[in-house]
Amino acid sequence: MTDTPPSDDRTTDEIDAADREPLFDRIPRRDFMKAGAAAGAMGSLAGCTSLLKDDDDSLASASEVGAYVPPGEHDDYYAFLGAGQSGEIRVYGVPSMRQLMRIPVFQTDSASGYGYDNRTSEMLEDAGGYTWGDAHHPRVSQTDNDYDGRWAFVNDKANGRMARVDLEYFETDAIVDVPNQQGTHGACCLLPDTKYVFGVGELRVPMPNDGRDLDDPDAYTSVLAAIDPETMNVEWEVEVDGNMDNADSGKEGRWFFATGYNSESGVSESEMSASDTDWVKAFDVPAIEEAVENGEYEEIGGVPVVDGTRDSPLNDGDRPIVRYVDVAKSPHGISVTPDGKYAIASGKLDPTASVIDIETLGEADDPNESIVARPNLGMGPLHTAYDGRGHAYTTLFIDSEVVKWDIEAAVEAYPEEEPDPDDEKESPAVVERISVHYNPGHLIAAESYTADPQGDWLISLNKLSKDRFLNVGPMKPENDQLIYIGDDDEGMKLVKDTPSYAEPHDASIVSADKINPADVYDPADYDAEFVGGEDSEITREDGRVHVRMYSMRNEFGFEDVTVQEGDEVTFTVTNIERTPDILHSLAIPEYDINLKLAPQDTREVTFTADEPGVYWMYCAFFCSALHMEMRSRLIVEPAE
Ligand code: CUK
Ligand code: CUA
Repeated sequence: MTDTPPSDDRTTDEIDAADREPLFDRIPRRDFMKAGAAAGAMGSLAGCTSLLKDDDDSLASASEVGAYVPPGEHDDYYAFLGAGQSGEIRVYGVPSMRQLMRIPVFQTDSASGYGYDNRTSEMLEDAGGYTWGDAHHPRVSQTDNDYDGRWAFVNDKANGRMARVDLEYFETDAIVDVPNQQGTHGACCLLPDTKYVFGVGELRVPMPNDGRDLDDPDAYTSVLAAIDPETMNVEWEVEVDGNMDNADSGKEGRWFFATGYNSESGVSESEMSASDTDWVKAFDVPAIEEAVENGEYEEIGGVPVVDGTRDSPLNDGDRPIVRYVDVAKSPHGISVTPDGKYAIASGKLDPTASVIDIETLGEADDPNESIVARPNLGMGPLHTAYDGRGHAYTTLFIDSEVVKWDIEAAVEAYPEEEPDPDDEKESPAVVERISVHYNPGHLIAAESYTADPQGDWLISLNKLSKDRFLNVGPMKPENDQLIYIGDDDEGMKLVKDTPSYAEPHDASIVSADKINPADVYDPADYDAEFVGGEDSEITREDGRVHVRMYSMRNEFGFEDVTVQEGDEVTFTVTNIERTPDILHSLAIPEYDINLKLAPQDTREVTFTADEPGVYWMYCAFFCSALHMEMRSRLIVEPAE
């Protein structure tokens, strides 16, 4: 962001200040001074833990605003957080912010045995065999613009994948490696009814990326991928100009929006941010489907790819498949208002948000006529959430604030002509601001992505915690802050800091009554063969041994299993118990095996018994007073 070479001894505040410089001519001077003064004050208080005093009226105690959830009581909401480069989805209860579960998606996980049994390791292998992922945008499926509790989808920004989590069992049940996409960034279901899950390709690469056009960046493209939520098959893709970034769906089944930077088609930072404008791309989904039906595509990587670049003949007529709306430089987040009227794109390198009127977009000849507001919000606007009462809440990355503003007031205040770039005023639509700690990325309000947000809780997912927690070494936790937004008169109240492990991006907050997880597995829901209490058996054939056995408190189906060195051994193990919360596992030391066995679940693992010896197979979940005794011997006899 800066031409000054970074020196090794700058403080974070100095780096923040340097980050502002290239934005200086684009932001109101008054805001800059204010932000600068705040940064200075912060520096002088470094090490002081009481930046927020008790009399700070932006603070509220948990009990004052109903955020206290006593021990043993349940939360009102599930929050599903895309845990970034940890590769997983995390589940919090809201408003307690208690971490309830972690759902491994793109990484293996030793506690849950994810990636260790045949089913999940084959799924990860088929999806490219990567061992990590960057999970950003968990979006829960909807029917009629409301959560239906079936699935959560999440993208892998690193390796171009989309995963599906089954919300009956809270486990990943499908991952697709999206062809022609190097980084799948934005992710969202097509609303109202989750007809597709869209994966938004961020990085432009040669098409296909097979060694052609290596140093011809003009030939690189990025694609939008439409994935069938039931089959996880990529149905079609659309090629566009410029990078894409974040995305959201209209509420009516027609429009899908993606922000994008790099309309310049550059490869360096300065090339990518040269132009003062970039695009929001508005995909007209039925028009694209029609093009696919009419065979107007090229098959690349096994997928029909429709040409949605600006020069495409498909963008020529009166029903273009992709409309390119000019917005201020390098927009980042985009989200559609609950009433489906507007798509709001946040400026990132520009202090404004661009408000697109969706109905106008469908009617006007010039898509730029659909811009109906550009409120000046502050420095580094990234993402916007809604309370259902007409307010938008936008994170300001550089200012470390959440700003609340009135959407219709911004539309009313918008000048007929272009806004004056020297206009120093913050938008009159701004209602209030609250400081967050520090540098927020996404924020999410309860059910903000539906037609009917709840309007009580908001979580600001902050990238830095600096000195807010006990020092745990150079890698600090992130800070997920709970903010009460339920009282417009009293204003926003900061209620809780929640340290979290790197690095939550987007989240979805869903009313608890819309999610119905199972307590025990239903064997009809999986392929592996259920091994009942009477069914334990060992079969041998040509160096292959298949051990079928049950598990229960406090035993496995066999006390000893004897195989020959070099045998290919398959264990099929069922937990035959029906008691909720009683899990067993089959851990085999030195063979790197741990199968988690929830009640009525069956898991399989296949390995080669290549080391002679005695191996105590044991249960790794502390399941009863005799848990330590729940073990059997695997005896591997040396080959003759
Ligand atoms: S991106 Cu991470 S802070 Cu993937 Cu939605 Cu904006
Ligand atoms: Cu079963 Cu411990």
